[in-house]
Amino acid sequence: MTCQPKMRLFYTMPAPTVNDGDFARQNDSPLAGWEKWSLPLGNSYMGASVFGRTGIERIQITENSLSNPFLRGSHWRDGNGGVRTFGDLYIETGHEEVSDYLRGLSLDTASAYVKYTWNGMVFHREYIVSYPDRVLAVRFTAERDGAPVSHGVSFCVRPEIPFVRDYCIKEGDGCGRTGEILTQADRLILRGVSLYYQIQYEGQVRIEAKGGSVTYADGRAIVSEADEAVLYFTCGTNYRMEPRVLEEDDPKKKLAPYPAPHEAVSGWLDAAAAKGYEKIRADHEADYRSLYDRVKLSIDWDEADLALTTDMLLETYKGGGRSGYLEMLYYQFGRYLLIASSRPGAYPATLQGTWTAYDSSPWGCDYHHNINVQMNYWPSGIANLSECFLPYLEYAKAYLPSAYAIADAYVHENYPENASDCPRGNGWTIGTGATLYFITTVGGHSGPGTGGFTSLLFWDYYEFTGDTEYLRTVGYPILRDMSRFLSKVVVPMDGKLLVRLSASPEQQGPDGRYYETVGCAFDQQMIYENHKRTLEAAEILGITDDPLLDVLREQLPLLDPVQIGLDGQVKEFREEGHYGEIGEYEHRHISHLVGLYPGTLINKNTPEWLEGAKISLTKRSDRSTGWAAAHRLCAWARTGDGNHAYALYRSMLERNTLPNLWDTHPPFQIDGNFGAVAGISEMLLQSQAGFLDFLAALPDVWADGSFDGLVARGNFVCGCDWRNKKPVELRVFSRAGGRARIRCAGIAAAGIETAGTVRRLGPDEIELSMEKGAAAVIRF
Ligand code: FUC
Repeated sequence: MTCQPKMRLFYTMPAPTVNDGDFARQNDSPLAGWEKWSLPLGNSYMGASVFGRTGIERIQITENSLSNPFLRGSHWRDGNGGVRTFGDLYIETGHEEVSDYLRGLSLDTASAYVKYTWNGMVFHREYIVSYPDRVLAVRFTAERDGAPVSHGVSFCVRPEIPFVRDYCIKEGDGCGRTGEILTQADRLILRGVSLYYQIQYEGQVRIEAKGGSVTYADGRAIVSEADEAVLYFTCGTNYRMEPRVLEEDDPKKKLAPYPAPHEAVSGWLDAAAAKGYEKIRADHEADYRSLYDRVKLSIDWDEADLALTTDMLLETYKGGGRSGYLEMLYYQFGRYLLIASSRPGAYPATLQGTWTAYDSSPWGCDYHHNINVQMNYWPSGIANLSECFLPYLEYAKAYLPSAYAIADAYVHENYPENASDCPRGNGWTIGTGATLYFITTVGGHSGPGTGGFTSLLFWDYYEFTGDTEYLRTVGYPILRDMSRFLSKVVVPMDGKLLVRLSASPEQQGPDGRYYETVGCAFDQQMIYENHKRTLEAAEILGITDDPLLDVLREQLPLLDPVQIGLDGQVKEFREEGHYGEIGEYEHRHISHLVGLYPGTLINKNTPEWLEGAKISLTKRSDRSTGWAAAHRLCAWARTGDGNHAYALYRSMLERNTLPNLWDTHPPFQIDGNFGAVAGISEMLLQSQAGFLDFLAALPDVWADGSFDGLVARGNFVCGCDWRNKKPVELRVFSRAGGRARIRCAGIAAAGIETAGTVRRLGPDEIELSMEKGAAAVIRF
C-alpha cells in the first residue's frame, strides 16, 4: 500500500503507575510505568502523560519552568535537579473489573482515548491538550448498545502535588517545594512555591457536566450521574523567559518582579470552560493539523499491522519482522512530539520534551548543548516544522545577554591576546548545561565548538524558510557574533589556526578524565562551518563593510577542519594516528563527524573525507545509546548509504525504543526521537550540496513508496513517488521563490510541467526558476 494510513499508538492495557511495586522493581527506572507506557499530550506550555487507567486514572502534568538548579546526583536515577513534576490528577471511577479495554493516541488528531466496558456500559474518555486554548480537556461519556446513557457518568477528581517537602535530593539543599490544594465553589486550585527560585505555581481543575451534578469538597471534584462531563485543567508559574531572569545571580530575585500566576490561570480556565469542548477540540485539531498534515510518508506497509497494538508491533519487529507501518508511525510520532513540545510563546523542548514525572530529573531535564538540544531541532526545517524552532529562538533572545557576558569573560581569561574591550566585542557563546534560569560557560568536557554547533540552528532556520528579513535582523547578527567569538579562540600553531583549549565532547583520556587537547575536529569543524555561514549570510545581505568578514576570510583556509588518519579515518584528534588511539573506541558521541551532519563540509564533493567519515563511523560501531544512534543514522544518510542508514533505524526501533515509542538513552530522552525524524527525512531528501537530491539514501527495503511535504533548502516543498527505488514523479513547490537545481538520473528527458522556467544542465541535472507559489511536476 502506498498511501499514509491512520497513525495511532494503541494498547489493550493501561500504563502501570509508579506504585505498581513489582513492575517498578523489575525495571531500571523507578518511573518505568510512566516512562515506558504512558501516552504524551502537550502544547509546550504543559505536558500531560496519560496512563489510561480505569479504577483510578492518573494524568501526570509537567510545566517546564517549574525547575530547580542542576544538582549533582550520583547517577541519573537519583536525578540532577532541574525540571520537576508539576503534579497529578487522579480520577476515581470505581470501575475495577472492566472488559474490552482499549487506549490510544491518534497522531492524526493529537488526541488520546480510553474505552472499556463496565457493568454493561461502554465508557469513553477523550483527552486533548490544546495550544490555542492552553488547556487540557478530558471528555467523559458512557453508552449502552450504542446509545448515550443518561446519568451514566460519575467520577471524582483528586489532584495531588507530590514531593511537598523542604528538599529535593538531600535535606537542607533549599530545593523543596510547598503545595496546597484549595477547594472553591467552582474549581480546585493546586498552588505552592518551588523554593530555590521562588517559583509560584498554580494549576486549576474545573468540571462542566451535562445533567447530574458537580460539587467541590475537601480537595476533590465530584461528578455524580452526569450525561457527559468535561474536565478542564490548566497551569502556569510566574516565570518569564526574559534576559533579566537569566542574568540575575540571586536565585531568589530572578522571578521577584513577576505576579503570581493566579489571574492568568483563572483566565485561561474560565475562557476554556465558556468556550466548550467541541469548539476547543475543533480549534485544537485545526491548529495541530496545520503543522502535522504537511508531511505524508508511505513506505510499503501491511494492512494487518494496523490491527496490532503498538507494543506487539514493536515486539514483532524486535523479533526480526519488518513493519513499514511501524517505521512510518515512529517517524510521524517524532513530528507529533515536536509539535506537542515546542510552540512559539511557550518553552523550547527539553531533554524530555515537555514530560517529566521526576522531582529530580535525569540531567536536570535541561537544554543540553553539546548535541541534545541541537538534535531536538534538526528535524524542524526538513520535516516542515520550522515554526517549532521559534521557541528556541525566543529562548536565545533571553539568554543572549548572558551569552555575551560569558564570551567576554572567557576570551579575557583564556585568550587575553585576542580580547576586545568593546561592548560585545568578544561575541557570544554558550556551554553544555543550560536551563530556563541560567546558561553555563564553555569548556570542560566540550570545547568552544559547542557555540558554533548551536548557531548553525539559526542558519538552518534561514535556509529552510528563505526568510531574508529574519536573516538580516536576527540570524546574521547571531552568526556574526558567534564567529566573532570563535575567531578569538584560535591561535597560530604549525602553520594553522587551532583552538588552544579544545575538547571533543565527553571523550576521556587514559587517566579516565575528560581529554583536553588542541584543535580537535569538533571545534575546528564547528568554527569552519560557522565562519562559512557568516560569510554566506553577509553576501546574501550585501554586507561588505564589516572588518570581521576579512578576519573570517583569512582564518577559513587555516582551520584545517578535517584530517585523515593512518586508517583513512576522519581523525577526532590531531595527535591521533590510528583510529581509536585516544578516547573510547565506540564512544557514543561522533563529534568529529559534525561536519558531515548536521554540518555540510564533508559531502559528496569531498570524496576522500566522505570515505574517511565512513571508516570512522564503521569503527565507532552502530550500537549506541538512543540519541547517539540517531546521530549515526543522520550521518549514514549523508554518506548516501541507504542500507546502512536503515540498519541504524532498525536498530533504534529494536534497541532504543520504549513501548510508548519514546526513545531511550536510557533513560527516556526525546532527542533520539527527533534525531531519527531528521535522519529518516535525510534518507528521502537532501539539499546540503547545492542541489536537491531525492531518495538520497534509499534502502532496498523501501523499494516502493511516496512522500510529500519534506522541505529542501530554499524552502522548496518536495514530494516524490517511487517504484523499484526509482522516482516515478517528483513534485516541487516554491514557498519563497528562487532557483532549485535537481540532480537525478535521466531528469532532463523527463516530462516537466511548471509555470517556472527550466534549464537542462546535463542529462541528470536541471535547474528550475520559480516564483513564490509556483509548482513543478516531473514525470519519468
Ligand atoms: C550528553 C550525553 C550524555 C547524556 C546527556 C544528557 O552529554 O553524552 O550521555 O545523554 O547528554
